[in-house]
Amino acid sequence: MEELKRFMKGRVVVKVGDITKEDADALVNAANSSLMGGGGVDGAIHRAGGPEIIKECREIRRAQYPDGLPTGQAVITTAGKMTAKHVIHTVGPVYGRGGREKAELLADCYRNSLDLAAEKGLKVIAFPAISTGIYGYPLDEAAQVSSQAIEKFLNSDSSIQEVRLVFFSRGDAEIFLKNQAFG
Ligand code: AR6
Repeated sequence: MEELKRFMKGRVVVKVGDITKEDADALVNAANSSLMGGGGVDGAIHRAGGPEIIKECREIRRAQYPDGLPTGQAVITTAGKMTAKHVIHTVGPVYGRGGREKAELLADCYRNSLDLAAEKGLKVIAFPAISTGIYGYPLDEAAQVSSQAIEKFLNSDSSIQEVRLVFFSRGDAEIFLKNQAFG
């Protein structure tokens, strides 16, 4: 896993690679509201983690979210067979839908995932670039929104030690680095 750059005194690290291989307290999954799996990083996480993840997702749907997990919210399960300990599932906005609120919803994904991690006492969290695949959010716009949301959260929290931003390709990571808004 290639490390490209750090921000915020080393608390944020930009990497290139497959997020399912990250040894973190939690990996964030770019899920859909059904929580029943899908393509992209969601498919990769369920394949690598095995059936324990979907089992816990089914229970979350039954007990907490019978109509599905709303966009911007986050829930936590085991990471099954992966090295990471937990998966935090969040649902990003579909870029084509809605107006200005899609940036707020994308920021909610980062903030609520980090809130949940902190609440559970987790220290090292790895994120994919939520919404920038199948959901069509442009990487440059997502870079601004995600970096601002992460910075705001970390400035008000001292429990999270490291936030890893894992890009699937070097090109995606470079677009992030050009457009991020870390202070
Ligand atoms: N490691 C790191 N990043 C990855 C990996 C991986 N193994 N695989 C893909 N990416 P996407 P979305 C990147 O489409 O846009 C699913 O069907 C990918 O290059 O996974 O939020 C869900 O079930 C892109 O930059 O998520 C939903 O229905 C980023 O991860 C829908 O897709 C996100 O791409 C969610 O769409």
